[in-house]
Amino acid sequence: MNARTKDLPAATPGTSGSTLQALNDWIAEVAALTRPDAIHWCDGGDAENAALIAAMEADGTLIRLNEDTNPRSWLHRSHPEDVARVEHLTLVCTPDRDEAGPNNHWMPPAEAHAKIDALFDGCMRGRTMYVIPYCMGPIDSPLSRCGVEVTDSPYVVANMRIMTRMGAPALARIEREGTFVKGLHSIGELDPSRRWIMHFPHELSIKSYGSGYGGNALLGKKCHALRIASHQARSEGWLAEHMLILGVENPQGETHYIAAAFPSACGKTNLAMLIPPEGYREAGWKIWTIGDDICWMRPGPDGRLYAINPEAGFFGVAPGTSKKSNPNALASIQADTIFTNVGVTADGQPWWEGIGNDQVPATDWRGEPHDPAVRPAAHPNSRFTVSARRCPSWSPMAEDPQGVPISAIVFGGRRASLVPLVFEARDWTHGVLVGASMGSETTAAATGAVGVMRRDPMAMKPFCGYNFADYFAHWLSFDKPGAKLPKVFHVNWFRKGAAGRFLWPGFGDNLRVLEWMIDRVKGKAGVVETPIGGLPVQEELDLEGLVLSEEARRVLFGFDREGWQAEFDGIGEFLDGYGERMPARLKAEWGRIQGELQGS
Ligand code: OXD
Ligand code: MN
Repeated sequence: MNARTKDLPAATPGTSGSTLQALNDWIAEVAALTRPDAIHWCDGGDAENAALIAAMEADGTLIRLNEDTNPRSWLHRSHPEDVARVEHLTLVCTPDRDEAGPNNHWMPPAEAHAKIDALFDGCMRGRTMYVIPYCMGPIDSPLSRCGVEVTDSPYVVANMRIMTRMGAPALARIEREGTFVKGLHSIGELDPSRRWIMHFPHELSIKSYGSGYGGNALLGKKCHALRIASHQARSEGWLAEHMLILGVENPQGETHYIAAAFPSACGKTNLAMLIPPEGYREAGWKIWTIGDDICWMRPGPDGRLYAINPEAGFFGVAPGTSKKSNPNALASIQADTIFTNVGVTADGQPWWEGIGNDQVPATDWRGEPHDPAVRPAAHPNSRFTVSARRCPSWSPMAEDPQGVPISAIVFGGRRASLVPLVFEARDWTHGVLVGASMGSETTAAATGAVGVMRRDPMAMKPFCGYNFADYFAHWLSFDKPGAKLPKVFHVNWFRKGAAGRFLWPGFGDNLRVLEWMIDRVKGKAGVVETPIGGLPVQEELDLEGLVLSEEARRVLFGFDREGWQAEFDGIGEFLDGYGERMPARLKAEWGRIQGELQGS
């Protein structure tokens, strides 16, 4: 390993030019504050990874799983109070409070730095400080952006190696570009009362203390690729979104790319890796996975939006992942995977609720003998980290530096009532309102109550690095002469019937809805116009082979005027919460629909 003692000057290996001076200076400054025993510059290579894994196995940070059934795979058990994102401790620190907006927790930058630097002071004594240069997106893409994460957690290094393009090529790109996002992370004492996740968008920097959980600690992901990137995207004319990207290939060999925003733990990974129902498979339909969580898009020379997935791996929710729900995810995680907070069988196989096999967990996620009366075997937000390349449906286009052209944008939430299976926005302005109005029931991906309905515009409530009112204005600004914008849809896979059961089968059958969207894009299907948008003409959405009850057909394709009137009152209140800053165009669109709902 390339370790250095703190007495040696922190210098980037093999470079002495001025381009990296800022990086060297920052590392020296961080080392002076945190006082590590050693500094290790990560090259991202196999030997480095093997050494880190061996050290983590030796100290119990990683537990080796069954080498026959799950080769080169590991279990990590986190601190029991460090299992999810902490939205109440996540801050956007802009000089002006209104810039962060009511959608973010805010602190003035000077106060924030002082508070968190006091925690960082000397926190790496007795530890090694790892310096991780990384690239978000294909290394040669003009859409990609780089960062450097400094951390005292080897678990973070091992995960960043899977989730980003990390090491020497990223360092070379940083040297070429001369710019990078600075991320400082320490697990600290893993004490929830000494924990902050802070963002300084104007300084392109992140400081995270006291948590080792993915969304708080793998700084390339939510902190950089969403909160900081959304701020950068606004000033540079692109979009950084909480969206999966998939390709739908039809039997004629034509592929349409779709980007879809759903809140955390609402099935983005499952949709991104969908396996078509049998009849579709036989006819030649295929789904290609580009990304399951984050999408960076910008207009190309032809006016269409082109998208890349800035990530290189999946940090997916384990519970519920099965042969039925997501065979591609299950195949991906058969080897070379880090599992966090899952249960384990007596012979060392990972296990979680909903895995759908007949194994029995011996030990739960806290390392205790499993007793279902005490706690589930796997934490509801337990995760797998695996390289995207292991996914059978991984698209070669995911490495295309120009990105893929997006034909449709889909918004969706977890809504037990009111919201139909699918509807189409009338135009871009209406589509922005549909995204801005998104609501969903909360999940275990963040600490706090689960199952509570909240507004989660474009699934970005926890991730937008600036005022939502300005964010919606930014979205609206893409509608300009020459733009060939995607169609916008809203879906709800989670509608329940009177008996409390899901009415739509979901999973592979969601392709039926995607096919209808593509027909709409190609002008091959009509809609039933309603004030909320266009509903499918039922006969034009392929339901062959599905058994849907009379209730399901009525509710999934129906429009409840009274219910929507109440929903729109709530949406109006939400928009008003942003005062004068809310774009008049969006308020006018809301007013137009409210008027139609009232029959005027
Ligand atoms: C995630 C999340 O981990 O949204 O992707 O919380
Ligand atoms: Mn996510």
